[in-house]
Amino acid sequence: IKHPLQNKWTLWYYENDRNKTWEENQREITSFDTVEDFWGLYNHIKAASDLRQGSDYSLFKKGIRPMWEDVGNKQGGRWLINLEKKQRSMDLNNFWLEVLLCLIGEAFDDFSDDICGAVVNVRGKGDKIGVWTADASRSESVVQIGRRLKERLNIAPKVVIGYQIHKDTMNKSGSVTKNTYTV
Ligand code: M7G
Repeated sequence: IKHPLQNKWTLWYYENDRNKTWEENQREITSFDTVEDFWGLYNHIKAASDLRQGSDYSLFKKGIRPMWEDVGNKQGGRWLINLEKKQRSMDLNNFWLEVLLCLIGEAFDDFSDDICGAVVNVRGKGDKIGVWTADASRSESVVQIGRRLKERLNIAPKVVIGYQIHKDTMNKSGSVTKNTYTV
């Protein structure tokens, strides 16, 4: 028998089509709940670095859509890792795989229930990886998740990563959203 995961996960793919709304461009690919099915899927799809710019992959717990509006996300926010352009070749795929393994392996211990999913944005101006959590007001959980993420990605202690509340991202006027937490 296959090795079961604690949760069932859904992979989403976003491709930028200007004739459709952002929501219509989000496509549900497939769901899985075993280690073997995860690797079968991972080995079958393009690496993040090979996606067309403007595309995203999202992996979310089944039942949570990869959008701010979902009931699972609307009180939440994300830890955001902004990559430099040159990191697409060195780090993007490694970071994204490590984030996927953190999610399906429930690497956040007592706080894994607060994980909703993760998103990789492939962008010309610099790629981004976000880890989305359910409730921005649960500060201990948010901070512990951020610390563990930083450890697991081997991000140097002097590099600061920030957590942004989705409501702030949604309502932002400029190009940057304020950080509510940093680690
Ligand atoms: P992005 O793709 O997260 O980052 O957001 P980018 O600016 O680097 O491309 C781009 C735009 O996509 C936003 O300004 C929104 O118009 C739309 N968008 C992104 N997200 C995550 C959402 C969402 O969760 N819900 C809705 N309705 N629109 C979103």
